[in-house]
Amino acid sequence: MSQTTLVIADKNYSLWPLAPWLCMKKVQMPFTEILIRFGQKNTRRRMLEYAPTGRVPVLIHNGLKVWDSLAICEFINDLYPSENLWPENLETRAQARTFAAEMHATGGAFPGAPRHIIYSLDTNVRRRTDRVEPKKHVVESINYLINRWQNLINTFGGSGGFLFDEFTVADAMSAHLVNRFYTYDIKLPDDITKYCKNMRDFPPLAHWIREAEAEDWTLPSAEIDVSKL
Ligand SMILES: N[C@@H](CCC(=O)N[C@@H](CS)C(=O)NCC(=O)O)C(=O)O
Repeated sequence: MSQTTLVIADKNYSLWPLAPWLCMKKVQMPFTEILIRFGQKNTRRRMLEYAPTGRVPVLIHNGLKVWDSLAICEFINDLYPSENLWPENLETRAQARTFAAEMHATGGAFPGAPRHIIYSLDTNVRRRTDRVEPKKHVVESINYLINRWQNLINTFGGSGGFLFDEFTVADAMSAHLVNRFYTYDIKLPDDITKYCKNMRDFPPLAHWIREAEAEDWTLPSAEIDVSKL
């Protein structure tokens, strides 16, 4: 029997482990989890035990190590080709991959890379603030993302309620953004509110959210003062 471990960090505060975790739950891949808490004296040392980047997620599958969220999603797709973690149609799949890569390239040069959202609205799954009105450059990123989601839903969506009708890696890479919009009560158009709700009702994401809410510790550096945003 194969042995699979996913190394992650706090569910409430971490960003990148979420996408592969969702894909693994979606395909019902059995795995054990190692959770390394952020902000501890040994956090970096422990993460370095699993990958030279000193970052999570890291997948260990029968001794093979894969790190980086998108690479893990691709590997899960390779292991479970019939689960359609990417759309079947070649051109549609290229669009899904373009979007997922764009979401992943936070530090990159893409105008739409959601770095302003990530750097301004910290991941904090269980927190609920009053409506935050972010700064102009963050609003521009949010609007760009909303526009991208709308275009994908209008072109490829269907009754399934996801960007490409059924859940794909493109949704997995969007999930942390969906959660941030809930945390900070960001004003969204109706169609995108519907997409976000569908995502949060998706059983694997609902599962992650429950577990994030159950974590009984806080990371003070991630509890940002929203009045300063
Ligand atoms: N490009 C990597 C980024 C991984 C990453 O930055 N992970 C964060 C957690 S969300 C991390 O491990 N940070 C280490 C730390 O803050 O100590 C990926 O997509 O997996």
